[in-house]
Amino acid sequence: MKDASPATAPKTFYLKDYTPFGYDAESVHLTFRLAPETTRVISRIRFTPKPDAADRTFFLHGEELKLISAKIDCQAVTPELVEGGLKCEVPGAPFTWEAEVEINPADNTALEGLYMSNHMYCTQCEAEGFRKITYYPDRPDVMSTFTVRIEGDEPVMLSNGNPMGQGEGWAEWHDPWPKPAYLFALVAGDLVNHPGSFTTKSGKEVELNIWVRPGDEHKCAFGMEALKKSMKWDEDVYGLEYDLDLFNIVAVDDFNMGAMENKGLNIFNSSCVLASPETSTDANFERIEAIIAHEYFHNWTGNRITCRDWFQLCLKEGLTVFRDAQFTADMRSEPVKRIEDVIALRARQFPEDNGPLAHPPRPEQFQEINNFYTATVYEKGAEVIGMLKRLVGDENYYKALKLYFERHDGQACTIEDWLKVFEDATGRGLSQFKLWYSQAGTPRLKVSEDYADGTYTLTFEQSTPPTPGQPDKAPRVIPVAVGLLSPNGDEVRGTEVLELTEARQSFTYQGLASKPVPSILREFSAPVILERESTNAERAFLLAHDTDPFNRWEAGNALAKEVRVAMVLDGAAPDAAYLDALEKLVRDDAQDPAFRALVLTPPSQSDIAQTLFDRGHTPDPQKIYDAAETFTQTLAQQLETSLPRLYAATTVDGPYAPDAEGAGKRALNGRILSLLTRLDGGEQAARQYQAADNMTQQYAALGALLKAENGEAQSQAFFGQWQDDRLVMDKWFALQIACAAPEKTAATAAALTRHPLFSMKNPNRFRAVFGALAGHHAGFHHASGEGYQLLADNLIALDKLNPQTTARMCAAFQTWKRYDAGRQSLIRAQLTRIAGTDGLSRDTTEMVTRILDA
Ligand code: 0A1
Ligand code: ZN
Repeated sequence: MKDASPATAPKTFYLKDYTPFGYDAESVHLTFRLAPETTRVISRIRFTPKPDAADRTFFLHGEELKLISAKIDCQAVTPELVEGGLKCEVPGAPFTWEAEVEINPADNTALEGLYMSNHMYCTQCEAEGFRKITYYPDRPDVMSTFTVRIEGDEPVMLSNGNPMGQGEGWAEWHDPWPKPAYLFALVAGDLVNHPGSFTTKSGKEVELNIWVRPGDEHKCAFGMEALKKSMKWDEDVYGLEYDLDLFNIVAVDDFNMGAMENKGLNIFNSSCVLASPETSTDANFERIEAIIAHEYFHNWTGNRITCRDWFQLCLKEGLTVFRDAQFTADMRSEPVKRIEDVIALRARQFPEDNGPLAHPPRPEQFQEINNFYTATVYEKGAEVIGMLKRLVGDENYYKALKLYFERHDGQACTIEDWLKVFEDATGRGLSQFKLWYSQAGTPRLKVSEDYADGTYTLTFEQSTPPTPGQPDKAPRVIPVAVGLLSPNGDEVRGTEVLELTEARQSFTYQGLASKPVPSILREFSAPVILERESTNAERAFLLAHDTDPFNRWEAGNALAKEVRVAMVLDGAAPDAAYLDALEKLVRDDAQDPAFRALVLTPPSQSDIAQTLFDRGHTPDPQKIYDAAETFTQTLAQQLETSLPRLYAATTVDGPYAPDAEGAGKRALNGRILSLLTRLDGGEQAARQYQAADNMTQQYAALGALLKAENGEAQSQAFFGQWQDDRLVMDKWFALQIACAAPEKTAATAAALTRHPLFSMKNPNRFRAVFGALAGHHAGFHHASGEGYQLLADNLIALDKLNPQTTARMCAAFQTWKRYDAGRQSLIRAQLTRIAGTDGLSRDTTEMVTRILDA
């Protein structure tokens, strides 16, 4: 059994306890003598005591290190090894610390610190991985310049900054920009580069490289173009230039997250950079472009200006997500990007914010910071910035950002610093707005209306349900973008941003000829849940007439939900008026295909479950699944005569190009194919599979066939064609689970874990299988409990190898309180079993405890 005595209980860190380190680290010299099991790291660091330090304890973090020797000013010292690091007596004047440690990269399956992926050395130091490389004040507010010497026989040996020299068996690097240790990186291995270059607006030539394993060279061109576009965009929109002579990106196969913004040496999960038409879908291309931009944008928002401590993580992440979303909107389609982001927010952030894992964008405590790389910190963090921009206006926003870069370049900052910049630049007080950073939970916005004699009044009431540790919450500032339509569909009031600051507030419009139809929360102007009595007729009206594309989609989405809820609760037939509205829209060639594809995409079954739960019902996953199936089948039948024409009309001719226009058409084409397959059993899908010359169409066809339980031959062919491509194999693993019927989902996943290509050690493969299982709502929550058990078995096994990925995947259980007593007790049993596992990691312990404490 787990020992839960206080002595071994994980330590909790609090924002309120922040104290600066008592020493400045002026320069860091590191020498790496690479060997898979016995790498030596020799550090030489110049420390200066801070004159005004309250605490002069010389504590260096260090974990899983074998200390070989330590010296201060060339004299051997014997530091006191303590939990999580070492302490040492040091002089009161500037001194040089030297240490030699030994580490074992080959044995590092946690993928934090220095580890090996496919015989290649690489690092991951955010958040606290550097302490597994050497003893160091591993905290983001200690910034220093790094000089690095790498000794080994790897053909390519890279680190941050600019190259200083290289010879047989060694390479030296120097990064002139002071940085925290979490931005340190080293890569060494047999790599080949796809080169490029970029000239900054001030005329500096920057060498660009994407480094990959031999054989992957042909998958780099798209990423390179995305990088150049990002560099140009940041100059054009934010006036920010790149600041080194070299920018390297490296692709690694074993990586816990998407990518990492190490200074001048970004390290990417290969799935987030490698792309080719034959192996990547349109969605992959879009994601790769966004992640390359995201990591590049961190060079200013994260690296040049970093975080004072990890509680401030959303300072860099929220802002950088906001910036990458702006970039994607500019490169592709603004409304489509917004709709996609809101779908993702509702799928990932809302469940977090409305369950046991709810936390504010700036949390005030944590046990394991890796558990706070969440949708709340990232995506809600970005929403908060979007609201701020909406409230102060575009001009003020860019004025504030300019001041932020001028004032804080080279510093480690807080949310207070960030908001102060806006206050100073705009003259506007932001103390109430700051609640968005400190309060958890999704606000509910109840809307009522009144119309008499040409005067229309909208009344809003805001409230936020209790979240862990926060029973009551004060009202927030909520920007609500509203437009009004007349009953004939004309817009009688253009978009106006109403600023809510009170618990209850009314806004009046005068001089209206008739009662208008309101379009509320246009562009999803705040991350809230709108509660307003409406009718399906009104929703259909907005779907047809709203001038705001987001709200047009939103009306369709609300309709889709209402129809499914009625089907689940009352066994109602699919609403005929909705089917007609959908048919009209799908056939309307004047509408953007990407938009039509989004309207045709059903709301997620998990979302329906949450809606039912919010309305006081206990969701039955099987019934929700059945309703979705019936709906889609009925829609297919209704569209029967137009489907072949629509399929032909949306088939993109000519060679594949991953642009937004083609992607939109293919997305619609894919939805049409899935409807068509319900009628023809897979004839068209089999033809498409056969003819496809790109992964988007091949994958869509295979998915349609597997869903129709008629894709065995194609699945085998797919395996035969792609078994040597890891990234495509991840798709193959995931798709079989995603397309399985609920009663077969867990068994399908279990069988795939026995496949020779399944690996616990590769996070992408683990996520392909278990992400797909957890994402199959009716399959994962099948009444047998097999899905729960299978996931728990595998999380327990994975925890020994990779706590970080294990802990993140525990979130699959976070919605457990929505379901019936039977499912709750099955889930509780699994969570308790995980919690009771001997030697469970701090990461997983924290997650499981928080989920169980709900
Ligand atoms: N800062 C990176 C994400 C990242 C975070 C943690 C990691 O390992 C624990 C790795 C990457 C980003 O926002 O892209
Ligand atoms: Zn980031």
